[in-house]
Amino acid sequence: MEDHIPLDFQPIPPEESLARAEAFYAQMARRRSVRFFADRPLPEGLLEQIVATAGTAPSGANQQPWTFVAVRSPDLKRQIRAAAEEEERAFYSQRAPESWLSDLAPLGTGWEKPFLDAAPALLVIFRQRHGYDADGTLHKHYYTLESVGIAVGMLIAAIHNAGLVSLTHTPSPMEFLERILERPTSEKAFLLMPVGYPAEDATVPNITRKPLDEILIWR
Ligand code: IYR
Repeated sequence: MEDHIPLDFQPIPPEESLARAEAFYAQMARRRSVRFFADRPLPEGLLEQIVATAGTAPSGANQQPWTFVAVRSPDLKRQIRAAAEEEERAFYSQRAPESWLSDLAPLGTGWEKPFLDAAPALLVIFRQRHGYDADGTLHKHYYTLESVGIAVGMLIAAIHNAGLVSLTHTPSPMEFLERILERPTSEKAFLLMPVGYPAEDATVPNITRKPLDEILIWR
């Protein structure tokens, strides 16, 4: 028989549920991906708290197939920036087809990634393709992309909720992160996320979100 315990559920009256849903939406709608960071340290204990929040995500067979590496060392940030820019230079000048570059044009991105050493911390999220049993044998992990994707969504919400900003950055390919951060071969880099405060003159692309009637269908 499985080990089950009572659910810790805190009921909310329906009208309060709606008010809370509206307030949460309004708060989340203000979230933006930010590419310009202030030279300002993070509050003590913040990274621990937001990563703990991400770690509450559901995952395939509860295997929690994620590792979060919090990079604060200026030297490692510099190494990561240099390696990312090498890949990105090749992407923007050779690898990306014209159609991809024109899709990116409204964002104003380019090969240079100053945010990688400007942000006070880089969170690098790794996906554990498999785990290991106590005796060292390989243990299959399930739905790792879905699991880590959900955890990162919660991480982004936790960062925004704490009044900080982040960027969802995916230099491609990302093997350099596995090498620089000395991760085991079972782990694949999933995402690189600078975290911090926005620069005073930070700007964001003037883009909009799809209206609800385009993303929600009733049957
Ligand atoms: N990885 C590159 C290119 C890039 C691709 C997509 I899709 C974006 O939404 C943004 C950028 C870069 O980070 O510049």
